[in-house]
Amino acid sequence: MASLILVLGDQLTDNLPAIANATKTQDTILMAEVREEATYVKHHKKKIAFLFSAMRHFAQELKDNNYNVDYVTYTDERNKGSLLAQVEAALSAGDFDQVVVTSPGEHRLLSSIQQWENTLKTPVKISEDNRFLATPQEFSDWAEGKKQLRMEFFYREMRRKHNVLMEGKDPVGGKWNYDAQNRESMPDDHKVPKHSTFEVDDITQEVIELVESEFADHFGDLDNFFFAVTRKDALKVLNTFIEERLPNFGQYQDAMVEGKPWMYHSHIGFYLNCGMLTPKEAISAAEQAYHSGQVPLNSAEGFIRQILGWREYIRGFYWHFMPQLKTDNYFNNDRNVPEFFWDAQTNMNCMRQCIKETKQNAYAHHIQRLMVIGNFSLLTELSPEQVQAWYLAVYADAYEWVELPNVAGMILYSDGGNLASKPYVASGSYINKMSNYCKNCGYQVSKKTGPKACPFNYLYWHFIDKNKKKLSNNHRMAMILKTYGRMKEDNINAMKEDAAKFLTKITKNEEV
Ligand code: FAD
Ligand code: DLZ
Ligand code: SF4
Repeated sequence: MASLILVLGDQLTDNLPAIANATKTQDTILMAEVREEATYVKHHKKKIAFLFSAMRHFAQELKDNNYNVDYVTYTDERNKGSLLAQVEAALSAGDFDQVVVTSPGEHRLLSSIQQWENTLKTPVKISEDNRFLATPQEFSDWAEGKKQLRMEFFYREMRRKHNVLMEGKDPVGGKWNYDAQNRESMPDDHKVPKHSTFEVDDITQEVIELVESEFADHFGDLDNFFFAVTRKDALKVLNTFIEERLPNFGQYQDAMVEGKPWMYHSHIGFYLNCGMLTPKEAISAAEQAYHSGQVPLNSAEGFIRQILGWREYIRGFYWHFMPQLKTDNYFNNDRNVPEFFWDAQTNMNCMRQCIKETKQNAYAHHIQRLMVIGNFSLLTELSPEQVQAWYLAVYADAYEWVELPNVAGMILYSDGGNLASKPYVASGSYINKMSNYCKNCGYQVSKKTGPKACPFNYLYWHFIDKNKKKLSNNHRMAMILKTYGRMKEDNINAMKEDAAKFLTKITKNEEV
């Protein structure tokens, strides 16, 4: 029985059952660069260049391993523009008994593929994606009947189940979580080791030229492309991280420094999410580094928690709450994303730096995404739909299954608290504590009101004031509401006035 095996751009893993079970002499692997996937949001140019180059390199490796591969490039005259049309064309051109596709990472695509059998009049087998450590069903079983879902408890289950950093039934070191040691800011003169970079080869160069001509109107810079595009190089990124950065990962995980976009983070999200690396190998590498005395426990545990905890939790959460999660809007926010999200033209230095780096690198680290851009998005009441589309487009590691819960659940609280135990909002003092952005800002972080006051300060209290009713049944907001209750009415009114002026400027796309 001959199968046409469709491999998507984020399925570049050779031991996926759909690939590993292929009969090399009779099956064909189909991969295609299609307009529909590249433009349903206008992905960052670097993201498209990265993914197309990684896809081309992966296809070449499969060919070198004697698989039949039908690779349709973006400008191939056979290109039909969508995955379905491409599969249809391949079925007409060949003699296949069935289509096999690994379950995709997005609800949109899964719903579509579930209909393909009717359209194609050929059996379509949706094969399991075995790259995660928990299945969506496992998450739903765990969530069943729980009043509150909290990542920390799911993470402990995963630690036990996969026997990661465990001593019998207990966590290594006696504690599950070492976050209390992970909140340091970085001294200005601290030297961070240089991140891994790779030369552009002929395949990547060709793809860069393609993106320059075909996606000229997309956001983002293409120059200075240095991502890994092969598994071999992605493994180098992981290994270099473990050796050079993981020892300080925990300590500086939340720190932000102007001009240092990469910090002590691993930068493996790009590779994990398209399948060039597996979560299991990243977790094992960190665990081994701890056991061999190379890294302290707070760093190893902190990093493992991101992958075994957050990444798995987020994925389970996505499938559990879709499609509702995409349209939830707890605070009924609907302001348009301002222009400066695309060109970084703002006097708010923290926003300028984070958006500028996003434009340059298709990357910003977690706290930049969460506590600067995310915090701003919630405080200025931006439309969840538009913020989701922005985050999905601009980061090279963004796929809806991981982007959406982070945006809807973590930063915007648009799901009403299923993911986050309270809205992640903060005034300027948090950003000032964790970064050096405020030193070079047109606003003054110490000022609460007036034209020079840091907008995060009055926007924060405006948010609390406006949503106090909705927040009052959340015990984690009790302290803040108490502080708010003690504030003088004059001060609250002055902040509300400044917030209203600022929000009008955002609505009118005026300079802020
Ligand atoms: P590191 O800081 O080195 O962390 C290691 C790994 O842990 C990451 O590569 C990632 O796989 C995992 N991880 C850490 N935090 C999370 C999290 N909250 N959710 C899921 N995995 C996590 N991550 C994405 O992979 N794709 C996205 O589209 C994405 N969008 C985000 C949007 C917002 C608003 C926020 C707040 C976070 C988002 N994240 C996303 C999570 C996190 O910011 C990125 O995974 C991380 O910045 C990637 O950089 P890194 O590989 O250097 O990660
Ligand atoms: C993100 C992306 C892009 C930009 N382009 C393609 C493509 O041309 N062909 C393809 O197969 N996949 C692409 N992808 C990844 C898909 O969008 C991804 O598989 C789905 O969003 C499911 O996660
Ligand atoms: Fe950002 Fe406010 Fe600091 Fe400026 S003063 S960098 S706006 S937190």
